[in-house]
Amino acid sequence: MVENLFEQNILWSVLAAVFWGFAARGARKLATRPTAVSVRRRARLGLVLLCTALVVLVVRVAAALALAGAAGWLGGADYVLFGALPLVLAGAAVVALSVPAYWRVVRATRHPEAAAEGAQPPDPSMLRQLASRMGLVVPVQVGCVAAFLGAACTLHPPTPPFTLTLVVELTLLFAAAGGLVLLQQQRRTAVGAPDWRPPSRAKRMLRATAVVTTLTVLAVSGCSLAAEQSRLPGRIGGSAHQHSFDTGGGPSAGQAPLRTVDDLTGDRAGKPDRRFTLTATDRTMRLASGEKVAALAFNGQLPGPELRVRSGQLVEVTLVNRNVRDGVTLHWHGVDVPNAEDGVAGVTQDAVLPGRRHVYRFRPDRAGTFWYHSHQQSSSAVARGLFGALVVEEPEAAKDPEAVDRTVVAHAWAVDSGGGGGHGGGALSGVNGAGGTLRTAFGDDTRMRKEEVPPGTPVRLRLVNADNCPRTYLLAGAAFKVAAIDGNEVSGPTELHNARLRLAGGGRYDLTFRQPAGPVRLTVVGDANASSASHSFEGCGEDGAYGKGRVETASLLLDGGGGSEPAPAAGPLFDPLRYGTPADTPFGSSPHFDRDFHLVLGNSFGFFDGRPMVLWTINNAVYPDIPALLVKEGDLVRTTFVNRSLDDHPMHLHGHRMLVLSRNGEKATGSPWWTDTLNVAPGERYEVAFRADNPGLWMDHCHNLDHARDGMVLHLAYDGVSSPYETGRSTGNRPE
Ligand SMILES: [Cu+2]
Repeated sequence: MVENLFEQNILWSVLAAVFWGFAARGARKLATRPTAVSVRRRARLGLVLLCTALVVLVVRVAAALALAGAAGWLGGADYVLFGALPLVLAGAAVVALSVPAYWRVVRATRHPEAAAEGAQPPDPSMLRQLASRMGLVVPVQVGCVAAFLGAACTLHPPTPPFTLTLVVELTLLFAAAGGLVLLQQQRRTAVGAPDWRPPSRAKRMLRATAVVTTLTVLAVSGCSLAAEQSRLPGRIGGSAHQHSFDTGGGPSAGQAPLRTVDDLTGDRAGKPDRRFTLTATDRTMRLASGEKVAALAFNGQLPGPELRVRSGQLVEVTLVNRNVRDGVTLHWHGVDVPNAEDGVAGVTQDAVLPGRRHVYRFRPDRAGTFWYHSHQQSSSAVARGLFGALVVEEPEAAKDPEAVDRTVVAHAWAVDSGGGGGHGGGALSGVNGAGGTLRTAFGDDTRMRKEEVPPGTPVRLRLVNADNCPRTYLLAGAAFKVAAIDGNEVSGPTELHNARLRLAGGGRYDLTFRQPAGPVRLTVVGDANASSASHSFEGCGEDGAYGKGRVETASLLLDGGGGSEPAPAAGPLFDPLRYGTPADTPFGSSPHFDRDFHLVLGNSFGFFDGRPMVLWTINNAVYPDIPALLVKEGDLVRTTFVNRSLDDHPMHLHGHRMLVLSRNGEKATGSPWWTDTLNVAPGERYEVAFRADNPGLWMDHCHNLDHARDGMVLHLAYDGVSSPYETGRSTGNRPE
């Protein structure tokens, strides 16, 4: 609904510009008709054109208001204020002045027909005076200016706060009106003279050419200026004074003691309980099916090895980069590690270049299913394989030796991509970044995997979606519970039958059940990303069926020894908002929020780093122009996400978990729904809360990593914390 209204706004703002352009031309030319008969004919035509333009105006304004109605004032204010309001003002003047003036011309020219019956024909200079009246021409011209301004502000809406921009826009409109009045005054004097002759054809052609050339030069230079301005600086620093901040209604920066990211490390002195080494290599690998992948791999495996630790253990991971040219880092997705261990190139460390190493140390404090991945050029690094599962078990869990505990990482591999993997993307960033044909797999296996599990065995399946798009999982053959979401235990989970599960890109669900006598089948549906072969704009699509009906699946069959294979689940979509039983949260029942942030996820036509594209924006801006969310330690923070764009955005906050408060105004009524990667689908509005209890400079970004690469990234900045690291072309650090 909202994404459709977004498209309607684009369409009707452009149509309004076209129709008002014609109406303005008609009004201006009316006085130049040579005879009373042609003036009359043109006046009638002009009136019809004007009424059509007014109808288009009404539709355009209705589209803006409908968007504000559906997405809230937050999601529609810019279109109403900049797209619709100037048009309404000009339209009112047109109805009050131009329409009656047109009508007077039509009435005054009734005489030509009467002339045959001997009546006096109207004096031509008087008629020209009448047809060039200020009230007839100028309001329509102002309407044209308003429509063009409105279209520009709809295609590329301004960033908040809106007050100043609105003042500028209205001032421009009034200035244009003033200028047009002066011009029309001159013109009226000229055409009103008895000996006035219409300009020659050559003169008209010359003038038209001059106008078209001027407009073209303006458009081209405007675009190249915008392209140039969008170029990312060679260095973008992480020090506090280089950020612009959104304070969310709280106190501004400069209250807290100064620290840098490097002060915020994990336990550096203690003896680690677990040690791992992950070595990154760039090499061609084969999937279990034999298909070739131009991979980046940890320890020669696709995906990287699963790391299993216990909560409370001190974990030390040494990252070694053997030959990944652009560098590697390790980010612990979902684990609230100390800031310096977060592994974001250019924010918490420098990218680890070939031949170098980096040591991470952290103590996971919560059992659950997590994953790790490189956060240097993550859009291509993750697509090509630099990721793996990280499972944190309870500290002293008495392990049932019979129990089955499997991590199932879903990923779409680009096979036979002819090497390189590339960064793809192109003008429309919905296009897959990996190139080649995508094959959906569990782990590295695109085929049906089979495992014998004795009936009665407790089973835990840890689903990890290591793709950009949300994916639909189907578990058939057993009633099951969703025991955990994003590494957070669900309170009071109930049994589900045939429910479909939709996991955010980067999200995790733990499913538990007892193996029945018959087989249980887990299937993941859908492509990882939009079809790379398509040139049209495609997002993630509905229910994981991406592109035009292309459905890719991977399957896991747990065989209890009897019965026949179950049909894929086709029940209702699982909804975490209402699942499980309510429980107390650390925020209380009616919390007071220290800061309130609003993030509108949208589309805009513009440039990113010099390239023209459909931008994925946050509050109409892209990195690095999105203000950082400023917090101070201890703040309770509320964030509202509104998605009025054409695609899903799995919003991932580093270093913190978010509690979902409501969706589309409906309060969460089930188990507390904690998440680190929240899929905000087109048209959805979520309110989430988190406690600012982990100081640092954190990424808050879309985990559709192609969107992030194209600028859908902002930071959560603790007051007083700065970073000695920098991103930008000349630094080698490119986190996305
Ligand atoms: Cu996104």
